[in-house]
Amino acid sequence: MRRKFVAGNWKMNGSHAANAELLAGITAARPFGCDVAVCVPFPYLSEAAVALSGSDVRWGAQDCSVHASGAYTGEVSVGMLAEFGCRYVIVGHSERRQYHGETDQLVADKAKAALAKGVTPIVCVGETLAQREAGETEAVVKRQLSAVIHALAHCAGEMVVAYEPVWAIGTGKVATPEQAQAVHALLRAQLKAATPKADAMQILYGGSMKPDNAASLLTQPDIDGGLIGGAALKAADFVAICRAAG
Ligand code: 3PY
Repeated sequence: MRRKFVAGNWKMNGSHAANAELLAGITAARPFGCDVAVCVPFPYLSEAAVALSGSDVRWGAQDCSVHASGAYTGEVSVGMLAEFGCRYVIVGHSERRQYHGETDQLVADKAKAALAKGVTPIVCVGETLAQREAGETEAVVKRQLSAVIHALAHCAGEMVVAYEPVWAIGTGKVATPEQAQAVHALLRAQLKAATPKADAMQILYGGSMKPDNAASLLTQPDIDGGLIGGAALKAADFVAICRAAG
């Protein structure tokens, strides 16, 4: 039996005042019957660490460098994230692939760099609307996941996977539970061929998961939680999703 996992992706949102209110709202609602984490912008990591230390709510970042240190202006290494107590780092979010040209190989290298420092990568895969309409969903997500499986080799079972159909991100459109489950089942089958841990791995759904659609998605057999965008910015919404998962 897999434990559900709800991770908030704050994206480039927040302020000291808003963070304090949001984190207080989340911690006040504990305990949850599922794993819970917030992935915050880099400058707010220490704030999250202070607010969440001693609670069972974990925190993480939204990206990392493949490099350990050096002349890489603007980048943040996994070692630095580890120093801030990050348990997770999101890699390969479609916004990184789209706006920063991140390739499957770069995403795989980031996942490998994360695990090497003991930070769990939440690896995002997902197809665009054009790819779905062209019947390429399976080929696209398999290609994206395969690069990471190959890079992680015997550690592949340590990652968290997030299926995020690009057409459902920031659009308010959401995959039906059946559409999402079909892709999650494909991903699970691909993981099974790669690692004996596949049945224990958490595969999250991301893409406009909200309190009103969370339960129907989360009851699908291969949907083990959510990577939450907009609804992670309001404590009441995020907590409602955690409750649906728990
Ligand atoms: C969304 O739901 O918008 C996301 O991108 C979650 O990461």
